[in-house]
Amino acid sequence: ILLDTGEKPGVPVEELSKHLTLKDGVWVVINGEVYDLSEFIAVHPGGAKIVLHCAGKDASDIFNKFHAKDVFEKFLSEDAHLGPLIGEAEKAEDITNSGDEEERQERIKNKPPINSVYNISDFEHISKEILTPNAWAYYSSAADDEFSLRENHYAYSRIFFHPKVLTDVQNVDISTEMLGSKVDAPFYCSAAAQARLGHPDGEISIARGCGRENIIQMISSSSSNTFDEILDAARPDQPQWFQLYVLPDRSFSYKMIDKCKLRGIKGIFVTVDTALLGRREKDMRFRMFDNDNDDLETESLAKEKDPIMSFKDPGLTWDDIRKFKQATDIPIVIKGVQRVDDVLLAIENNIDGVVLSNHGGRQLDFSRAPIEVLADVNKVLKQKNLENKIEIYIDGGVRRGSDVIKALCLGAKGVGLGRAFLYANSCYGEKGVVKAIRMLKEEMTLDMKLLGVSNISQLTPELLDLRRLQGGSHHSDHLYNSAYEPLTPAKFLDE
Ligand code: 173
Repeated sequence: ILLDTGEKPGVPVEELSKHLTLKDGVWVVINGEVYDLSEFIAVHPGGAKIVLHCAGKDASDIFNKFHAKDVFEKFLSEDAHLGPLIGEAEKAEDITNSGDEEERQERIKNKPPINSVYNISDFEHISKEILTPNAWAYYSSAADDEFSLRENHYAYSRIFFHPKVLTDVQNVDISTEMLGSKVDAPFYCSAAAQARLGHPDGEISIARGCGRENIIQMISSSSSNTFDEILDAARPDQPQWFQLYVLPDRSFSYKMIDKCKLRGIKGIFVTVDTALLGRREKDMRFRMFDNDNDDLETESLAKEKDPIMSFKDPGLTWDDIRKFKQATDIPIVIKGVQRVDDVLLAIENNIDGVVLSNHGGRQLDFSRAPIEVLADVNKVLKQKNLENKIEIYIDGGVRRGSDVIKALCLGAKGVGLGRAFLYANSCYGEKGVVKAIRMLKEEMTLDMKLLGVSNISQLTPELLDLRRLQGGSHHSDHLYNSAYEPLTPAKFLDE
């Protein structure tokens, strides 16, 4: 099920037990196969400590808890696969559980009924209470001091409306088209890694929920169900997109592009804001990084092997994007654009779309809120008469139907929500996903009626008061603040 095991001789368990350190090589057994993770350990997004902990042992249970069966196919070179294990290896102890599980189960039993959920922030608040500490830390964290994370949301609250009256809004239609696919709403479920951390149905229930409401799901390169499982969960004509992480070995990328073609994917979103993963301190503090000892050297384990090595490829350039474009007739969109110049370059390169995004505040802290960048982009594209040359998408900080409307008024074709769907799915699985979509659709429909417009094409910048957007102040958002998990300082041993 992992890599082709055909030619590889077996690895005796005695041999395995000689490879327990970075010096001797870090060998791990996963689902009966032995892998040399000595190189990969430095870039394992879940940290080096857990991989080292599993050295010489059978890590299947821990691996399967976090990863899809096709993860090595997507990310690990064939050389790292050493062959089937001969004999039986000791099982690695699962050290990824933390927190009081009994207490958590009790909270899950008492979680609010789904009909008492009134908005997207409710899902976030409930998730904070019922997720494992690991999952909550991973999902909620963002880069450094999380200024971009909060700003992504707050920037929307600096835009007010200029509604029209007496326009006959009996029938409001929020359906639209994105990259050629007809959908029931102009928002989509954006890619986010590891949905199974929050709910056993993982990305499957997200696919089903999106299918029921006819909105698009962007499948993550780092999903916790396999690519095929997620596609199989969709309805026959359900449009789905794929988010592509580009590794130094481009053969992985082209293999995935071929797979996308084979499975009828309607758009490939190449993530371009992750030369390296951002520094997510909430995640580092709460998860299983090496923060429990006084040895200065272990702390930098992941970086000391090769400080510029990355899980993704820092060498990615426009040239790669042009080659991807040539390699397929599936629309190519670049995800993570943060300045007007780069939108113009994307147009010059005949790219089908861009996502204005700072990766949910998880990459460069103090990158601007995408809605602010969108306002700049819209102005320049209009001046240059380039508005119809490219589809503009946006994500980050979206919580309300009114946020979606604001982005559409500024020229966005579609609006992505990432964490919102992870949280909805974590709390209630497929039902939660459907509820999230319905709430956003209802909010959008109601707000458009109150705004005096009856379809998407009538959403224009004239409906917005943008005077406060750049550099203005905003009021505090109590609902957002109560679900937001603040950063905490270093802990004393007896705390
Ligand atoms: O934001 C992320 O956490 C992210 O993009 C990612 C994806 C895969 C593995 C690790 C991180």
